[in-house]
Amino acid sequence: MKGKKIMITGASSGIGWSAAETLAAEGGHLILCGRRESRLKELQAQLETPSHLLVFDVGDRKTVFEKINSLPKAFSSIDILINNAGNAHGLNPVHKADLNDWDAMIDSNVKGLMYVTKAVLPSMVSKKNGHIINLGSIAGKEVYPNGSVYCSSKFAVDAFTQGLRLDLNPLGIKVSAIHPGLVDTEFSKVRFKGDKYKASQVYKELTPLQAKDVANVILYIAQAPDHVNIADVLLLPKAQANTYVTNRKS
Ligand code: 8X3
Repeated sequence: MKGKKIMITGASSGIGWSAAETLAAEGGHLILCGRRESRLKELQAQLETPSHLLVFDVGDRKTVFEKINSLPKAFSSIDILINNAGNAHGLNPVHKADLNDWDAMIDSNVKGLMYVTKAVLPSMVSKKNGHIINLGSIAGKEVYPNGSVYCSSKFAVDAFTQGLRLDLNPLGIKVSAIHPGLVDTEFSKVRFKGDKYKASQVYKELTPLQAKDVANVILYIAQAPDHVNIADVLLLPKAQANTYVTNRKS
């Protein structure tokens, strides 16, 4: 990892934040991307390796390209891209869902991930080297009630990952994905629009994954020998069998 240029989207919290800490501890030089500049600065202040901040919303197509194209030379040749930004908004049947929630999920989880990838690719293509690690979800492998659009967005991440792997195969660029199940981050608070009670019910009486558990797998994938691609990982807490079968203590 020493000296590798690693871009992380959604670095201002949760899995992105933990991945930044974990990869910096191994000597990675980080490009920390997110919408909340103060949080990114807080993260940057505690890292001991060089880092650069890019403040933008992945769903804002014009800004994505402007920001990534404006990277200073020391950070412009990205070795590893971790497409982590994304969220769930609402948990409702299709006929009751809010269209603004749909737009937010498709704009960040799908279009945003694609824009960032497209903006980063030219330098990887020219050096015929690089690694893209996408954060999918178990929701991208299996649909659950009331999650149709969130699940659609994560199925899209899975399809895009597979398509990228095919397109980039001749260029020696690795493409991987991690699909986590229940992770205790801001995810459920955002999904339920700040309703802490509803969010707490998601993880009630089981031990979910922590952001650090996912960050450790990101590190493992990123550190694999050059000839090895850990292409697809479904990562669940022990208490979770699939999207709706969980072993709760009560
Ligand atoms: C997060 C996992 O099961 O809450 O992507 O959708 S789940």
